[in-house]
Amino acid sequence: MRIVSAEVIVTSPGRNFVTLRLTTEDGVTGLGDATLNGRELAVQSYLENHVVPLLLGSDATRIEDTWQYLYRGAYWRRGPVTMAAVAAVDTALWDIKAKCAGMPLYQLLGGASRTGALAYGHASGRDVPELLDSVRAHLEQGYRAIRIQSGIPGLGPVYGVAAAGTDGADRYDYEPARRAAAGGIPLPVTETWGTRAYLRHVPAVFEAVRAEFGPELPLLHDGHHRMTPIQAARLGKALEPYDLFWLEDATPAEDQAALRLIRQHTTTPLAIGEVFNSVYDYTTLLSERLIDYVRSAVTHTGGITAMRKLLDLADVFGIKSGMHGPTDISPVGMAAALHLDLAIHNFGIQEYMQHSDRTLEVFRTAFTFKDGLLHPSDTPGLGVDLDTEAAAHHPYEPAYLPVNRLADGTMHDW
Ligand code: KDG
Ligand code: MG
Repeated sequence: MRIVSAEVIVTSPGRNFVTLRLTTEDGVTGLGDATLNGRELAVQSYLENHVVPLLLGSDATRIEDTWQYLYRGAYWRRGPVTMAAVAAVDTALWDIKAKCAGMPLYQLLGGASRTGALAYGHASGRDVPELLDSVRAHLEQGYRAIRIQSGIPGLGPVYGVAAAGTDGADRYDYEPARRAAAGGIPLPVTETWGTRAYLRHVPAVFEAVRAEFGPELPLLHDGHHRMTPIQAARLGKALEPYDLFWLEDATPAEDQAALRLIRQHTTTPLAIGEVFNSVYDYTTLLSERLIDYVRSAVTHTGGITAMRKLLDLADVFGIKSGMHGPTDISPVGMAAALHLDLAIHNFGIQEYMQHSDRTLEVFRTAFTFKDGLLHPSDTPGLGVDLDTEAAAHHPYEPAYLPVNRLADGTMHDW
C-alpha cells in the first residue's frame, strides 16, 4: 500500500496548527499533528522539503521501519522540529493502519486498559477568589482533577492565568499565544517575573483551595521551569501538606540532575517533560526514579511508536504517564494521546484544556469527555477528520508565547 500524497496543512482557527495528511494508493488517509508553538513554519518546511520527498511511493504499512528510516537515516537526530515531523508521519501511518483494520487505534495498541482517561483542566485566577470561582466552574464542567495557577501579589500578569474568566471564545485568554496587533510586528509580550514573590504566594493559594474544596480533589501546579533546584525543593516541601497530584516543570528541563536535588528534599510528586522530544531526555530521570510522571506528548516526542517505548520504559521504574494536552497540541495530537492513554498500563492522567469551537469546526473530533474521563471513541483510526475547506479560511498568523524578564530586565527562563 504505497503513499501517493503527503500534504502539510497549516491553519490557524484560534491558534496555529500544522497537520500532515498522508493518502495511500487505495485512497485511505491518515492525519498526524506536527504543531510546534511559535515555530510552526520550521516544521512545515522540514516536512515539505526533507520528509515528504522520502515518503512518496513508500509502503504505508511499515510504521516501525519508516520511523527508524526518518530517525536513524538522518545525520541530524532529535530536536523539537525533527521529532515533531517524525511524530506526524508516525501518527498518520497508525491512523491509516487502524482505518484499514476497521478498528479504533487503541485496539491495535493492545486494547483498552480502562474505561476512560482521567483528565485535568486548568483553573486560574488573577487572585484567590477568582481562582476559587474557576475551580468551581471546572467542577461543574465535570473535571475530577484540576491544575491551579494564580496571579502573584506585586507582579503583573503571569503566564498560566486567564485574563478574564475561564470561558471566553477561546476558553483561555492566555492561550492562544498572543498575536501581533493588526499590521504590527509579531513580537512576544514581555512579562515581569519574581520567584521570591511566587514562592511566598503559592502555599497560601493551596491553603485556600484545600479549605474550600477539601482533601479529595486531585490538584496540580505548573512551575513553568522558573525555579532553581533549591527553590523548587523548598516549594515542594512547603506544598506537602496540600497533597498535590504533581508539581510540574519545577526547573529548566534540560538539566536532569537538578531533579536529584529536588527529590532529596520533598515527597511532593514531580512531573516534567513537555518540552522534551526523545527518550534520551529521560534516561537519568527514569533510571534514578527522579520523577513520577512523564509529560511528553505524542506530537513532540516522535509519535505513537516512540511514546509507547518511552512509556514502557517508564513503567519498568514505576513511573506513569501525564501527557501534555494544551490547546497548541491539535485535536489530532490529542486523539493520538487518548488512544495511548486508554491502552497503556501505566496511565496517570491526561491534560485536557479543551479546544475552542473555532478549532473544532476545522478538526472534527469523535473523542468524548464525560464525568471527568476522556475516551477516544470507537471510530476506526484516530477518530479525527480535517475539513480542509474550513482550514483554508484560517491562514497562518505569527503568534508567540510571552517571555519573562526579572524586575531589573534580566531574561528569565520559560
Ligand atoms: O502553548 C503553550 C502551552 O503548550 C503551555 O501552556 C504548556 O505549560 C504548559 C502546560 O502545562 O500545558
Ligand atoms: Mg506545563
